[in-house]
Amino acid sequence: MRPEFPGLWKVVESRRLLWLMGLTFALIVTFQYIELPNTISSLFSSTKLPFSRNSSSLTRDSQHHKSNLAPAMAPSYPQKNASLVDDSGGGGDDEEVEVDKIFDNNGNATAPTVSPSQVKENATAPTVSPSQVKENATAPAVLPSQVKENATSPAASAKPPAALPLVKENATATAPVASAKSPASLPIPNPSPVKDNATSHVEDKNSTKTDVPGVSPVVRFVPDVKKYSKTPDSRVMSISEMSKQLRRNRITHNRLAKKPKWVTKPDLELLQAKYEIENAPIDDKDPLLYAPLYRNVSTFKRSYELMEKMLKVYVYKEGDKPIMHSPILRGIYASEGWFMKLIESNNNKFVTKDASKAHLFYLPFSSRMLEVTLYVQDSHSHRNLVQYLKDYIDFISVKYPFWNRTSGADHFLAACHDWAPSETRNHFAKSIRALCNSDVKEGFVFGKDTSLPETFVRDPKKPLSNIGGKSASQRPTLAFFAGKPDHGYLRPILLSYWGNNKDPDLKIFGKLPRTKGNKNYLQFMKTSKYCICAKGFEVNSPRVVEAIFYDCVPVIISDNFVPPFFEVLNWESFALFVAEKDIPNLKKILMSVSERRYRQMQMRVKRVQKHFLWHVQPEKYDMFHMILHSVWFNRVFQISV
Ligand SMILES: *[C@@H]1O[C@H](CO)[C@@H](O)[C@H](O)[C@H]1NC(C)=O
Ligand SMILES: *[C@@H]1O[C@H](CO)[C@@H](O)[C@H](O)[C@H]1NC(C)=O
Ligand SMILES: *[C@@H]1O[C@H](CO)[C@@H](O)[C@H](O)[C@H]1NC(C)=O
Ligand SMILES: *[C@@H]1O[C@H](CO)[C@@H](O)[C@H](O)[C@H]1NC(C)=O
Ligand SMILES: *[C@@H]1O[C@H](CO)[C@@H](O)[C@H](O)[C@H]1NC(C)=O
Ligand SMILES: *[C@@H]1O[C@H](CO)[C@@H](O)[C@H](O)[C@H]1NC(C)=O
Ligand SMILES: *[C@@H]1O[C@H](CO)[C@@H](O)[C@H](O)[C@H]1NC(C)=O
Ligand SMILES: *[C@@H]1O[C@H](CO)[C@@H](O)[C@H](O)[C@H]1NC(C)=O
Ligand SMILES: *[C@@H]1O[C@H](CO)[C@@H](O)[C@H](O)[C@H]1NC(C)=O
Ligand SMILES: *[C@@H]1O[C@H](CO)[C@@H](O)[C@H](O)[C@H]1NC(C)=O
Ligand SMILES: *[C@H]1O[C@H](CO)[C@@H](O)[C@H](O)[C@H]1NC(C)=O
Repeated sequence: MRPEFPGLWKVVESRRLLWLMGLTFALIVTFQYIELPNTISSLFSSTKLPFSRNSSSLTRDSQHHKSNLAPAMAPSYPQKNASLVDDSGGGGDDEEVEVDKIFDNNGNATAPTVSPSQVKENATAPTVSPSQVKENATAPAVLPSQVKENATSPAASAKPPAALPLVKENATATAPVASAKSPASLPIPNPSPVKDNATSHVEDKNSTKTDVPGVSPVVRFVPDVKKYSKTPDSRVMSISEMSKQLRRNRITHNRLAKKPKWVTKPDLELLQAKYEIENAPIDDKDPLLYAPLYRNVSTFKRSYELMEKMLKVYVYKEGDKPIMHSPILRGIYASEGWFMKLIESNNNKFVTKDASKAHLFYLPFSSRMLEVTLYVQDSHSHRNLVQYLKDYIDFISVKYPFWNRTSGADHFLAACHDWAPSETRNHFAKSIRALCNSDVKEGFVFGKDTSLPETFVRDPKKPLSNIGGKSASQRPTLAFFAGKPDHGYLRPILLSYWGNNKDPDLKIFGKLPRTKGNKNYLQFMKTSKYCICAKGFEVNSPRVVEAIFYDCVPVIISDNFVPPFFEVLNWESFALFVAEKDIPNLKKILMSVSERRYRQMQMRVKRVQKHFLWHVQPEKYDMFHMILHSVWFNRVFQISV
């Protein structure tokens, strides 16, 4: 595509250089702002492009970037365990900048980051320090494709690269997220001529895009304006209502389910499994499965056994790194990465290469890498991310018959990023989605979708380090919370009632001062009776699993959050759910739990813990198996032939 315009290309290159400088500068500023000195030095170190591209598939013109980036300029984060800013962090500040290492399949670090592809295509660099780029709106028009066309007719440049399957959608269809949910954040201030048809690729060309009012300057990890406007929702679904909804959906789904276009042997096997699970022998004496933890331990046990005996998963090989097949094992989005890593490992007994034997089809993408790679800073638009996923689906649905057979109902994904629910809502409407952000209000479908635990992995080599905590009698602190106060509407409320040591029994903090190894944070988790898991911007929080990890009874304050493995676990037997509106009564509620009941819950937390642990080699009933089980369980109960 490129070589025809060598002269132009030079210009483009130098412009790009400028642009990159701007980008780099902006990044540095950003990092400085968030006080991440470590990372800055790494910005300039050597570059290793992450892409092992195979042009056969979806990536748009990545090839050419590969070779063209001046190494010195290409921002790259990999060095000090670093990657992009994570909306995370434990240590009482899970939303704090977290430095991750991003692993390639060999376990060594790669540098996804601001993906060249981003630079390339959507050259509409809004973020890049205005000062640099801003001058002449043409500067960012680095778009080679655009240039070609003489930059005068942006619409023309929208032509999909040949390699792309079906790019044809109109812009509105693909941008459900921003437009539907947050008018305020509407990404496209000026629809301009470009916007019409087939131009889904071209974002607004207005390089001088201004920030949306009210958004803080550092939007790297909170790019979606909707989050700022989120407010308490008056319609709250209690845990028992969720259970009711789950039962109801199981029934109605069976009545309404769309039949597959044709029936396969695995369908019949699933039907058989369903029958056996529904008629499971009563068995509540298994020493490994403490009955009170489960909705129905006999059902779970039978279902799990059948899964081990028969489940076969087909994993698509298609898709380019880094969005596909690049598991990230560290940080707060690690669960999607661990799941991917473990299921794609060579010896996974659930995986089959023979798709005709498969009960489930796994779509191996990382919602985290999707964001890192394609999100255009400050664009407040997920459109291109959604489009990427759609292109992928289009690609596999043309190449193979499987997707079309069930409209994706036997396909599943595991995605931990905040945006995953909206990114996958439309095109994966029939698929099973394991989501960390399992929010009833964000389109979570009981009986189909499942809640993926959000785990904060600090050391991927030792995912179990520091596990456990003091016994029930050696927990002097009644309740503990620490976390960035400005994340979401809820924490300020929590802090205003209970912060500042208002009550010495409740240790409710904003961000804890940084200490080596998060000592303070862990210490509190290990020595408090209750660990408060208050939502941030979204309903999910790594604290839920952290509490369990440190033998602390979780107190979940996050309306409409569907807790992990909800299909199977009886959460109210080992955790407390406090409605957001009851924050003023928090202490009263905690004090009303008898010592005996507390000890019982704490013991159960310890017993349920094994379901929330990662093992490099998966073990029976561990997190990997539980995620797979929930997907399996939902598929079994949705099967119709
Ligand atoms: C690219 O994909 C083709 C076909 O898939 C495959 O044969 C080839 O090995 C891949 N190349 C690389 C580098 O992956
Ligand atoms: C980076 O990783 C190294 C090795 O993993 C570790 O020793 C070091 O502490 C990490 N540094 C940071 C900042 O994480
Ligand atoms: C990555 O891992 C591979 C395999 O382990 C190793 O050979 C290679 O040297 C590592 N690369 C880097 C950069 O570490
Ligand atoms: C941008 O264009 C304007 C007008 O074209 C021109 O006056 C100005 O000098 C240019 N600025 C830069 C920076 O080019
Ligand atoms: C493209 O630019 C060339 C050179 O500028 C100009 O001569 C030509 O007219 C332009 N074409 C279009 C379409 O602009
Ligand atoms: C865009 O898609 C919507 C919905 O699909 C369709 O109704 C609309 O007509 C399309 N618009 C354009 C321009 O395609
Ligand atoms: C594109 O828009 C143009 C103008 O809008 C319209 O005439 C044309 O039909 C549209 N084409 C498509 C494909 O929409
Ligand atoms: C940018 O958008 C503004 C507002 O939309 C518009 O006025 C301006 O013309 C656009 N500029 C460019 C370059 O689009
Ligand atoms: C659990 O499920 C089994 C099998 O469906 C059923 O027989 C049993 O009554 C259920 N147990 C409880 C406690 O609901
Ligand atoms: C699946 O359906 C899509 C759209 O309907 C179609 O384009 C595609 O060819 C179908 N795939 C197969 C394998 O038939
Ligand atoms: C750029 O935007 C286009 C269109 O939005 C999108 O398809 C493409 O994926 C984006 N590319 C990048 C890198 O964002």
